[in-house]
Amino acid sequence: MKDDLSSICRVFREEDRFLIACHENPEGDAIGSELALALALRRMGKTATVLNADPIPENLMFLPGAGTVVFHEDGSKYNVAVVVDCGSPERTGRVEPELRKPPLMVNIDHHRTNGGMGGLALVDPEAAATGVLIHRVLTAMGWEIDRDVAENIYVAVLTDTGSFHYGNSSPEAFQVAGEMIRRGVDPWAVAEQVYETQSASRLRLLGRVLSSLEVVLGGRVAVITTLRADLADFGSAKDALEGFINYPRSIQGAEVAVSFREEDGGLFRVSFRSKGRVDVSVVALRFGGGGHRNAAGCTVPGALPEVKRKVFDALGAALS
Ligand SMILES: [Mn+2]
Repeated sequence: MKDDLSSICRVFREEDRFLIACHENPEGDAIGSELALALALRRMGKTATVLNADPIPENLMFLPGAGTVVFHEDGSKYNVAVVVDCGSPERTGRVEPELRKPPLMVNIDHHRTNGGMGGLALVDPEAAATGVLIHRVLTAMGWEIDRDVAENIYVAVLTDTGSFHYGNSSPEAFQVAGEMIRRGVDPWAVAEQVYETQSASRLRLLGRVLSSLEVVLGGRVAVITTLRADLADFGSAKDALEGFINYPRSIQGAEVAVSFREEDGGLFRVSFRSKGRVDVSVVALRFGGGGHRNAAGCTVPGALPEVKRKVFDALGAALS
């Protein structure tokens, strides 16, 4: 694990133009982390631009700074690229070439599969969220976290711990969340924005996706499948599926939940959630993917029955 904390603090103090990015299809931790860092650097009087490959999900648009994210930028105008919550440069998607233009790349992440990119890295798989690492950096800098930064860090921790359901809900995660509440975050207001703002069509899509439920491998693996047609029928984009995998995960006796999502070009995006015993990052890695012990994903080419057979074989091996 790389821990260049003090060098990263020095760079954040001394440099003045930062280009910040995260992984494609960003969620709460990725966005909360990059916005928290950008807002803090701006308050220090620096230029900090958040450059993302994909739009911010609707339920996270309330986050302070969300409106300042850009989707096209020339990386050569910056001294430092900061990549957060992202295990490898390719995972930043189409913005990767811009992130390679600044002379220095800083990598702040908690994915076990992080390849250690960047001239400086703070990578800690024990951290519940990248937001926890942003908190570590700002605290080490002696920077007083304000309410706007606190809200972003809180959402990063809240979402990556599954609202403190998952095994990564460490003492540090609770401690950081508690500190953010002391700094003015309203837990109920945030929960309402993040979790209780869905549309009726999304709930109908959930009904369709749940009708695909399969329970396999002796009840230890629960599976949902979403075809492109399912999204099209409800006028939904793939980010509408965020969180659906928690339903199969909630079945008694299920150790692993799997979601298959059909993509263009004969590919399936496969997401895994483990209740803890099985390390699903190992399974995802076998198909060229990655992630954490409890949450991982990969992309598998082929027809659906064949893709499922391969994935179930790998899961069977991991379970035995
Ligand atoms: Mn994360």
